[in-house]
Amino acid sequence: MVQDIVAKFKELYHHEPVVARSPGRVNLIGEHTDYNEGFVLPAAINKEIYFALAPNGTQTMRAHAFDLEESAEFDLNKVQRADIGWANYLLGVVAQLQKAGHEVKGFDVVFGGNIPIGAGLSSSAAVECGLAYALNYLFAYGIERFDLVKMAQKAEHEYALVMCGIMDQFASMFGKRNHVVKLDCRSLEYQYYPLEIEDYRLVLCDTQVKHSLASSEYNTRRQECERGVAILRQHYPQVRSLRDVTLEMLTQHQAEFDPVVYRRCTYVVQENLRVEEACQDLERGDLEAFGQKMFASHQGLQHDYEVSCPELDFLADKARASDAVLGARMMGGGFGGCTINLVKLAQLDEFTQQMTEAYQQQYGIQLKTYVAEIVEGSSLVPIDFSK
Ligand code: GAF
Repeated sequence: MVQDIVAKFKELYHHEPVVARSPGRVNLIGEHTDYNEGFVLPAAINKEIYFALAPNGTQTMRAHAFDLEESAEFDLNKVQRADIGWANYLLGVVAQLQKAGHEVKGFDVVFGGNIPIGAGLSSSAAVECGLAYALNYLFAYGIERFDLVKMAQKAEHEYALVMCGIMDQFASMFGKRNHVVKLDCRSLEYQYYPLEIEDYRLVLCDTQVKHSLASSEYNTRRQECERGVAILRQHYPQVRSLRDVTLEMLTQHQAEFDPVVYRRCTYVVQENLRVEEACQDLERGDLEAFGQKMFASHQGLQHDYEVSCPELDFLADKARASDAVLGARMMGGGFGGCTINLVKLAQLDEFTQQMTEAYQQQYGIQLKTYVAEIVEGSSLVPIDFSK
């Protein structure tokens, strides 16, 4: 894949590029908690986007999306949102760099990879982080990784128009091989936990559906959480987000809540507690207990937060009924994409076969499954041009 992207770069632009990579992510637990200033437990995975890029001595970004076989050019003196979806991820990053006072000189870029689009594995964050990382290297801006993460998130807000939290960009940039990272989305303090799962595998089951509700409901959930915070702040002025809320506070003031908002808030408070406890499970090496929390997380996302969908529920239920699985849940924003499953290695083939057959029978869709390996965050890729 990397060689093909470099070859395409040379064919189109006739010079030699530097190459960077940025991974997609999984999230073991802690869903819809990031924008509530809570806790998440993601990891970068071996589904990645590669960038070949080099300065071109002009004021133009010449870009080629390898997987889509599409090219476009943009004047860097007038960066604004474009009509081309993929280009907005690149332009959004350039705009953030310019806003922060960095001069972005003309460059050529070819990018592509193997992160399935719309599967909830954060291909968009990988594109944003990868370009931010690569330009930082190419033009020697000296920007810290944390600031690159924030720029990538802003690019998503302002150019992709999705009001995401910080988890996806953080995981893509800060991933560590064979570790999950617990991130405090308020302070941005983080801690790596080794994921010692020799006898197990993280398996992603891709529903291959993406219901159109996804982005509108995402923004609605954010508003519902804010409504809950506003109610509680009248009683507890120190409450800034659901991160500061306990289950006791919620039950005490339940009567003041709209029932839907109450369920949303309850889920978030419970999910934050689950992340804390799941990390203790990891420290004790208790994967059974960890897996139970994944199931509980799915239940909350399905019934209280209501961001699941029939296809995800079907896969989570099947997994729960299988003795090959320690834990399973929907992952990411919801309304489609993947479930994440902690599966016994000895029963891996049996599991994928059973899930594939069941999904085919129920929905007539060929399930895609991926065994996720946990890799490093954004980095350069050394290329030997003499070959
Ligand atoms: C999407 C968002 F981009 C993340 O920030 C996060 O909120 C996630 O949904 C839900 O946990 O991936």
